[in-house]
Amino acid sequence: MTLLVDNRPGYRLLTLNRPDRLNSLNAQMHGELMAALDAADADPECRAILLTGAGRGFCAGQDLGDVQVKDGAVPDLKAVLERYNALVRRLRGLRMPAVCAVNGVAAGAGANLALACDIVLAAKSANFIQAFSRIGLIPDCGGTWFLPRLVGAARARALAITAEPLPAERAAEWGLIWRAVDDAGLMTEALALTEKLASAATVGIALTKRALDAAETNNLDAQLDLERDLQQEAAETPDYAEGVRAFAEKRAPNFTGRR
Ligand code: T3D
Repeated sequence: MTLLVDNRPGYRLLTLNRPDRLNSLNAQMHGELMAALDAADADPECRAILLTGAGRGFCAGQDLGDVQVKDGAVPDLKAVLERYNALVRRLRGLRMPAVCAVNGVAAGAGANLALACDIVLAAKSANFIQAFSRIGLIPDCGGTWFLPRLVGAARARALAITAEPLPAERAAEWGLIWRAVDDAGLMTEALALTEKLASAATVGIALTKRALDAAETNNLDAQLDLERDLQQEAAETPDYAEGVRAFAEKRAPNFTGRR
């Protein structure tokens, strides 16, 4: 198994599992990860996912051992890239929050796979490397879209062009990720966050994700209209009524995450 799936109450812990290759992605891992995301999204009991890596790395991107570079032949990466594109679209389109615990180096597509998740925590010893320029490629897996939005144009360009490792603490300072955590505490903190999200108002979170994604291209007028419509949708969930009741009764809400 290149992916370990731990089905826990309310959420799934997904662990990339090719530690001797720093969890670089091959076709099998792509397939298993897509299947696990599909299964999580289809399961009404699943309200969050946590993605991490086994061993000392998070993910070193494409398994370069699988790449055929033959003298004189024109490499065709389009089919491989379609798999990455599908993965990023699947992650971004999940109806539940995706937390990523970056336990070690995240390079190439591995770095951008982490950035496609909703909330990224990283061990302080981890680094983010846009490794693509080292092998003559461009940042893919959404890298050219995520980077400037998260850290601004100047930092995005330098990270992409130089492929310099960005340590987790600086990544957090720059706004690339949510938080850098002591190595020993990473999984404790990531699990606590995911467990909290697994009992949150899941539909409201899905609508929040939709609104934030749309804000990337909307003007303020369009975004205000969208907020009005999505807020109405959120207000029609039982979790809204429960949230208001719980507030009035000064107790913790008991959300179902259902429509
Ligand atoms: O098809 C296409 O190419 C298009 C798709 C592109 C998407 C991409 O992701 S392109 C970018 C691909 N990734 C990289 O270029 C990163 C390659 N890896 C590294 O640069 C380094 O391994 C790291 C900087 C990530 C970590 O360095 P270090 O010194 O901590 O570890 P290491 O010794 O280099 O790696 C440990 C082992 O993992 C090593 O194997 P060995 O020597 O012990 O047998 C190494 O070969 C292997 N490994 C690391 N990354 C990959 C890999 N094996 C296959 N593919 C990898 N990407």
